[in-house]
Amino acid sequence: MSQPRLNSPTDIATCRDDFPALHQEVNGHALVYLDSAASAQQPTTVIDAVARYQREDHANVHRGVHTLSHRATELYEGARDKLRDFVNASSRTEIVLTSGTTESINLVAQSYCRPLLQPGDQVLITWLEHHSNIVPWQLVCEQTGAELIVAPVNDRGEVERDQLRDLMTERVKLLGIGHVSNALGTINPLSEIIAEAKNLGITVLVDGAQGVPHMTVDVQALGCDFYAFSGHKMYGPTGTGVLWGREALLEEMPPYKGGGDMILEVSFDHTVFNELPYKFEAGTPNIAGTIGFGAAVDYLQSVGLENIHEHEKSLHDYMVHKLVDVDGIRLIGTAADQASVQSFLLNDIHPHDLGTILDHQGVAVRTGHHCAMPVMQRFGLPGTTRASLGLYNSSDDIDRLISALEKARQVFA
Ligand code: C6P
Repeated sequence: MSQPRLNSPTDIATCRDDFPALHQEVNGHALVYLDSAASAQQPTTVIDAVARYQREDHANVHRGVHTLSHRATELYEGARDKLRDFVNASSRTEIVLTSGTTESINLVAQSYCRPLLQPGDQVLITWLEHHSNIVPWQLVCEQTGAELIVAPVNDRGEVERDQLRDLMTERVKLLGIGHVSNALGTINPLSEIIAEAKNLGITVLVDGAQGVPHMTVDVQALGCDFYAFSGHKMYGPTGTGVLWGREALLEEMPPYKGGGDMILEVSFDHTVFNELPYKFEAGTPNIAGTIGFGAAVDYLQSVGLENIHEHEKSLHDYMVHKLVDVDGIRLIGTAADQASVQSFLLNDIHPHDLGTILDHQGVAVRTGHHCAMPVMQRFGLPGTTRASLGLYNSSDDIDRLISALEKARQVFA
């Protein structure tokens, strides 16, 4: 099979140079980073944007009349504008800046669902979900007496569409569904599923943590109501994220947290809340991180999401093609449409042991349940080894993974 190349004016070799962390040795070997689904490495432009703010512009946002505060506010709000463009939100007021996907989903559970749900109502999710798209719904169901119901997946790791459809009844008040499964790489056919849900009047939240780094996302075209994502999976800093929500829904929702910045006026009797999106952004935010998040959006757009998608897709095909030739490999997650994640087992080697042997050879992968225990249980497994790709990976990285796996096989023979 031919070696995949980045089909863009920006060559893969150039991209790799943008990421300083990739140019190091780990355990005496050149690092091969195959854990971008957990946290992607950051390009110099992101690191520099954060450092520049810390060095020259550090001040609080929305509060000061002085120059540094103005500069900080401009950079911070500039990141919001970039994020608005990035997902094609109809307004910047729809971009709520959060600490990540987890906080975004909890915000919807507590602020949208908690006042709405009653005993007898249901929240619908799928077996593929990350714990962040399970536990917030469990909590709100316990608080309200509503019920959490779950659509099954088949042996390839695809949602059973007929059963999902059957579960969509008038009792369901919200569907929470991942764009891409972090454990199996399955890409859900979101447009069709969302259309079916919306026809029945069901509100849809998409967990986009593993979607936005790998493909163009247009929230208006998707037709969902909420889309949640994290900065650190798209080459930005940790502790940053977005909840995109339809303005009409966000307007009706009560604040999630109280504190500074989310108010217009406070007395001991009464508080007037700030307008969108600030109503949901209490307290001093992660200013440096969000500025870096904006720089990550610039970086992604300079490479081009279409190019990234194509590159990662051909690299994923190459990885699967090579993995199936390794004696004793069992792929977990073989959906027809998969993004840049591949879970697998090697003979009966425990994933943690395998991950450790790979690390000894400089190959970084994630092992375990990937914060998606139910889907692991669906496959009767405590966990897997997962290799996940970023735009900076190459076929050489896959070749290194394969030879490290061959070595592990010999060690455990
Ligand atoms: N998945 C992984 O290794 P936070 O932690 O809030 O940035 O993202 C949570 C989250 C939510 N949904 C999906 C689909 C995810 O993949 C993640 C994070 C990482 O797969 C860490 S568990």
